[in-house]
Amino acid sequence: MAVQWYPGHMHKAQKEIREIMDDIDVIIEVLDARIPYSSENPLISQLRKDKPCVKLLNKMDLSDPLLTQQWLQALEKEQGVKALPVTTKEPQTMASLSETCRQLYYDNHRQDRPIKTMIMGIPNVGKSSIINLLAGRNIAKVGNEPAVTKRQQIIYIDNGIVLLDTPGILWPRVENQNSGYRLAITGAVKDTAIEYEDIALYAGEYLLKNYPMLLQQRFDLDNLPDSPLMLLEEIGKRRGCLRSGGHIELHRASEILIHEYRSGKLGLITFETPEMVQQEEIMVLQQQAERLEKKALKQASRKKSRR
Ligand SMILES: Nc1nc2c(ncn2[C@@H]2O[C@H](COP(=O)(O)OP(=O)(O)OP(=O)(O)O)[C@@H](O)[C@H]2O)c(=O)[nH]1
Ligand SMILES: [Mg+2]
Repeated sequence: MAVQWYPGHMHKAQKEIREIMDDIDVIIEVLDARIPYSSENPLISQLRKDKPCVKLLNKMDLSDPLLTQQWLQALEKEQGVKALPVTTKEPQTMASLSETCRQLYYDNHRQDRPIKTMIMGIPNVGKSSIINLLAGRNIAKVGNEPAVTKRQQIIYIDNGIVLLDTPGILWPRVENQNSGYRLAITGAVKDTAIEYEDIALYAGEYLLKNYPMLLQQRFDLDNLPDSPLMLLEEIGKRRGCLRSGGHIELHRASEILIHEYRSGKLGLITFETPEMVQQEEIMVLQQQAERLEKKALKQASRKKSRR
């Protein structure tokens, strides 16, 4: 599933990110703990050079604790990166953020100036919720479209640490089709832009393979269905998604699966593992190489026919 994100604006955005980064000392990138790879903006790693970065794996109240641990280790392999699991549902999980910024920054800088930080991240990962928590008051709208930027202010979050009050909104990964599905499943892509059945089949396949017990518990399944389509049919039967003639309304069954996953009713579930995305990255590179090769062959044959 391809995600369209600010098409044509990539170059401009790249320049803007570079400028923002020049102005701050520590980047605080918010990721969704259920999809730490797909909710990452690859440009941050490419452009930050040696600028310290704290990656907050937010919504850990919904993610699989074992996989969250794996992700923390995987993300911290990058030089200058510290990763923290957090949830805005439990503000105390944010307690070590200031200290982490200080550790990362004062390793290489003078201690007598405040550290300027900025929250960055793709839509819906919880940037505004985190800003409000750190500010101790509601200054950013939650669960809404990004507010029109007023004059940028700074918030004093802790001794020696300031935070810009306007979050940097980024776009997610676009080159990996699997990421498109996982962004849709977790709600980072607007509902109007997604096909519920399509993403529910993708989610169903992953859940049947990785979290079969949670599916069985939630939907009272005696046996595990053999395919994602059969899973949706079983959900439909149990939740009364029936049309005349006994047909199952797959669209409604799909909505139930996705909405119950998003709200945490299915359980603690993470939709990607470090190992899995490593393999996907290889596939993406292969596909890119194949596309380039095809293009080169086409150009060569066009040249030949012109002669
Ligand atoms: N379960 C859970 N939900 C959260 C958490 N943090 C934020 N949310 C919810 O996620 C949704 C998006 O939160 P926001 O703070 O508006 O996210 P944002 O990154 O500012 O989104 P945009 O402004 O659209 O870019 C809201 O419904 C929040 O209530 C969390 O830690 N756990
Ligand atoms: Mg926001």
